Amino acid sequence: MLEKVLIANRGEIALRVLRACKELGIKTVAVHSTADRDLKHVRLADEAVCIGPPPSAQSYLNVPSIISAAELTNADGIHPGYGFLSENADFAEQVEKSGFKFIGPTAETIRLMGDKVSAKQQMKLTGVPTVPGSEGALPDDPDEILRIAREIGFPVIVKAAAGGGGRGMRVVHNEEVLLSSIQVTQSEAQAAFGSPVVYMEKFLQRPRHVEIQVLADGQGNAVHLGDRDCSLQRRHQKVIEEAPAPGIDDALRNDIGDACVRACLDMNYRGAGTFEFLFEDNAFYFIEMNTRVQVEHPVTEMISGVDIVREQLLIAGGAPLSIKQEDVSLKGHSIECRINAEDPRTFMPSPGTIKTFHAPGGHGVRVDSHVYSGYTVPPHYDSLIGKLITFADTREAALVKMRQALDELVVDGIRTNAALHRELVTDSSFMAGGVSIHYLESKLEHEH
Ligand code: MV4
Repeated sequence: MLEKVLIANRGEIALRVLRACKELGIKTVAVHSTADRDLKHVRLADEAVCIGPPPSAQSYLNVPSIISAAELTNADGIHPGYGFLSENADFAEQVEKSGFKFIGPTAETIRLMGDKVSAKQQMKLTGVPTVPGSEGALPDDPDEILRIAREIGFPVIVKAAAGGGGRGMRVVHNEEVLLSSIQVTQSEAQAAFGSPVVYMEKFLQRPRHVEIQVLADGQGNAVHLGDRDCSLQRRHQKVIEEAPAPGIDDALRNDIGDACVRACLDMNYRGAGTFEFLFEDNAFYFIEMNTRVQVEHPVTEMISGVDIVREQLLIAGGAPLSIKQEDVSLKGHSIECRINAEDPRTFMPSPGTIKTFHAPGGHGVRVDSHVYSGYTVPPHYDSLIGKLITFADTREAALVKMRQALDELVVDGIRTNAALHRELVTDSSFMAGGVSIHYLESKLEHEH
């Protein structure tokens, strides 16, 4: 069992990790930049260490500072949260080489999944369905490339192996621009990620984004906790997520979940993880795996009753997974609205001091947020100030609770996207369920 965990993150997820540690009797170390002295989890932590100036590169991404803080405080584990260093294999490696437990998979697994070409190959090995495409990285030979593209059929999408999350990809609609598009993507990939390797897939035109949550102990045990629909997004930033994904039948959900579990066992996966799929015409196609806890993990917690962060801590402490697949039962429906400090028109970050904050509450309402009246949202980090999560027997009832929660929410002094959420939870297409990844952007285009 871990005794003291250093939380290498900030904001709501740092508070989420701190709460899970406290419940398990694990001591906590907060590390923070000079801009973050007033964060809620910094005040609640057993110890706090300032690790650098406001820019992330000098604080939350500063590996020597973070490892020094762990040494100074005698922590035995480091939780990376999401973003920042959470999927940095070199960081995981350094953490473990310095004698600390990295609360996540091994550096080797992070590296394998970080390379989207090797991740996809790993999935094919175990029979997780992938998007039809090139067998691994694209070759140099133009004739060979053309042959692959013709076999897949246009439109195709060219993606950087080192990319992911929407960075380093390009849709190609015909042969005429194929080779030049590949070259541009390669140059961009080289500049952005230091690797020019690209691969090709069939471009799915109107898919949904559906992902599967897994937990594995690296000791031969793994479970899935069902799916989440994260299709409502703008510029690759998710806005609303929900579990389960509407309109997907349990047999299909269990089949894809079981395939993910087999993949975990095959690669001896350890920790929490998410298999991302595109879902179109009632079929799943793997695109990427995330090796961290995700922003939207609460919706899965609500329908499964499993505390994902608690499980991460127990797994990292060396405990075998306490849950078996037959113990997992998914019940009800949960929806999450991400509340951002941003301009409602331009979507630009809108930092500043929150004069008044009132959180909603009541039965089936959960608020994961670090903010409070008088808190100043700094300009240096992402604009997420909290997540409203509702849970009820049915999707309709969870939506009713979300409308009420949004009505109760007060964030005065800064601009937020609360009005957008109020609009979305009464949008007839969203209410019907199963909108595609393009729905929100096209709605915004038509209405503004
Ligand atoms: C795709 C795709 C269509 N076809 N791949 C974007 C983020 C990265 N995770 C993968 N992405 C996509 N890959 C094929 N073969 C469309 C997207 C995509 C997308 C995916 C999930 C959520 C939002 C998205 C928004 C635009 C494009």
